Amino acid sequence: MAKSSSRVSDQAVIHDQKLVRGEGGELHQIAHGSVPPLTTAQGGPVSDDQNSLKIGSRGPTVLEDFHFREKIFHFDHERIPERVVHARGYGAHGYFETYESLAKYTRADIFQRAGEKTPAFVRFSTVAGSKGSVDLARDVRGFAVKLYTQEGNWDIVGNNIPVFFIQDAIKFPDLVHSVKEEPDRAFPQAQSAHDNFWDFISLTPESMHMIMWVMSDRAIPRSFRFMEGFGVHTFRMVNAKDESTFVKFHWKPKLGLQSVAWNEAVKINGADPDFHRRDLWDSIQAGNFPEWELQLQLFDQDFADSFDFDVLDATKLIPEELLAPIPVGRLVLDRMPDNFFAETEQVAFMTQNVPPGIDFSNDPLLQGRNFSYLDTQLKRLGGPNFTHISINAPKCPFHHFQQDGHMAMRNPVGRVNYQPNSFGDGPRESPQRGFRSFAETEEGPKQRIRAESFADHYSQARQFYISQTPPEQGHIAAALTFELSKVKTAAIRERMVSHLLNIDEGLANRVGDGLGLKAMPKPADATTATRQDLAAAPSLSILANGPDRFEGRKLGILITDGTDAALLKALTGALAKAGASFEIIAPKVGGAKASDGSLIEAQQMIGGGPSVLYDAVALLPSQAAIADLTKEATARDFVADAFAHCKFIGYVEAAMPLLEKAGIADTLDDGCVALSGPKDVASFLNVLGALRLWAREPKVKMS
Ligand code: HDE
Repeated sequence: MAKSSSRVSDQAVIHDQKLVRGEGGELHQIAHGSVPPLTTAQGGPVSDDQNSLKIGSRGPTVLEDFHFREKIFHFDHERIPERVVHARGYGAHGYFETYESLAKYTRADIFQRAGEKTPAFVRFSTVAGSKGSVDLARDVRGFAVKLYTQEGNWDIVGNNIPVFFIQDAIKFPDLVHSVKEEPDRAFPQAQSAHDNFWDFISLTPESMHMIMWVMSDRAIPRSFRFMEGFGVHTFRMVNAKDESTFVKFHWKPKLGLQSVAWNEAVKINGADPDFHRRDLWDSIQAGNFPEWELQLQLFDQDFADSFDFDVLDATKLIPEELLAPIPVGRLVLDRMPDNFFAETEQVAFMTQNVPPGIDFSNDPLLQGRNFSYLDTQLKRLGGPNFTHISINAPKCPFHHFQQDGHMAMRNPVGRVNYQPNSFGDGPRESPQRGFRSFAETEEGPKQRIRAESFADHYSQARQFYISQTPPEQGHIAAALTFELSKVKTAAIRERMVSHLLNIDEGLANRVGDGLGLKAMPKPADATTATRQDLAAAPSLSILANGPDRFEGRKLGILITDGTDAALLKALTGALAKAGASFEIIAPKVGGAKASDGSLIEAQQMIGGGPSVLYDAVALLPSQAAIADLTKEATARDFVADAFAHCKFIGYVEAAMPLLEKAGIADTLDDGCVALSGPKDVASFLNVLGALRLWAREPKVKMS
């Protein structure tokens, strides 16, 4: 006999309180009115979305079930190819506000009127890892900005590092193949620390300047909010008189630059692989809108001719000390997308998207990119009509005769879809308003050649290195040592050290020593000698330009039952005043009862909120709870890691046993601030502005 049938499981009814079962087992919606009926993609109302159509109660599913087939078919096709590079990214909406008219330099509409606001969408990304990889990989960060100007979309598809690995786009596939997972074993994921990458790099001396940046703290930013963005290439601005000025684009974060320590990055990846995403989401949801200033380095042909390097070479930068950037506007991100896929995944950035008044230079990397970005969108988004997706559509009026193709949403209306026509219909060109290329005169033999002016690969690498503060230099040496320690082929390790000898002997010796090289190799052959006369440029350092404030940063506050309520209140109040945030960490996520009997809500239990997730920590346990707390390995790690990562630690007297168990009670330094009561809060907040006590580092690290 057939078992009794029901059209929905009890479980489903409990899960979806909006559905109730009628007497005959049929489904009814309650509180309808606010809930629209579920339909198929064709708009047909669905009666039952829990059970497929069957013969009998336990029989086979029938092919006729069009709702089932449509649902599964659509699910099967949910994925599109991830980006071949920059697959993991996170975006937000906002606006760009122009400070003053730049009509003198450009006729770009976006720069004509002071105070004009232009809608913007920005996507930040890592380069090497796949879509599901971790946020704190050592990697370049993409900083791609789409500006929906009144004369078309302008994409500044930049990075958080102002130079690049290679000088000619034809080498890009090799670079990317080498850094991605090795093709036979399919690992390592999102890591440059492997033979293939360093093999390619050590055979590509033009990458040395970029390598200095990628081994610096720039490649492990604290969050997207604390990093710079760069257009990298030299572009042109062209004014109404068709006069050209060269330009380099720089985005400067209002909250200053900040990075994490490498050991911290590794642990963040385990504790919160979405650390950067969450940071952007949380701050925008909290109304703390991240902001960057657009600054331009503007220069003419005479400057370009007098510059030590070729302005068309993307492995070089123009130090700000030599050419001060001028602020021209600000970018504010104030809204998260409604849907990640629709906006962040489908957004299509293209270097070739420039409005009239912005033009390209002959940088061979940029020229190659101008082909690649359009090409890749066709593959990724499945057809030529990706501008019909709203995130990619211009927000200004647009008219053209492009038609048909997969998923065409907008086609020309009426009879005429060509120009010229004798019906007087449709849009026409506007020679005055339209994009005109700068009429640069070019001549010369057709040849595959690299200009001699691109030949110096070491001088700016050295300049970057000597511009760093001692802790930052130490981080570069440690990063190189770490990365090369993962390279199995000894000859590659040595070859890299031979390049470092051309950059800085001290650095080469540190890395050689760290790798345990028996003997130092000879310096790598170089076409040109490294210039020793390039002065240190402090603008290249993160630490030399610290923000000196805790604004936008996060304090982790460890509490227990009995925590001093007055101190906690004073601390959280002061943080709010400083524009900083905090998270409460307690033994249980349910919270803890403070000394005045109030329940303090916790955001994390100790194991879920390790100190690597915070910029600094405060330890406010009570005397009564400290014995239990010291038994918790995660509580001991919380303190030991904060110390090892050179963070500031505020602590109450009752926390001393925990500091002892964490092994730091005897080495407390200026970064460890005793909090005896609310009166100490102001001075604690003051020291937090320094963000880290790097002077502690030699005590907690071997090299
Ligand atoms: Fe890209 N790059 N790139 N790149 N790039 C892509 O385009 C390419 C380069 C950058 O958030 C791809 O839509 C070539 C430099 C960012 O969607 C692809 C070369 C800089 C993003 C591509 C470069 C960048 C990309 C992959 C060598 C900094 C992410 C998916 C000449 C100035 C954009 C896509 C986003 C993405 C090609 C080098 C930045 C394949 C051929 C230099 C921020 O078209």
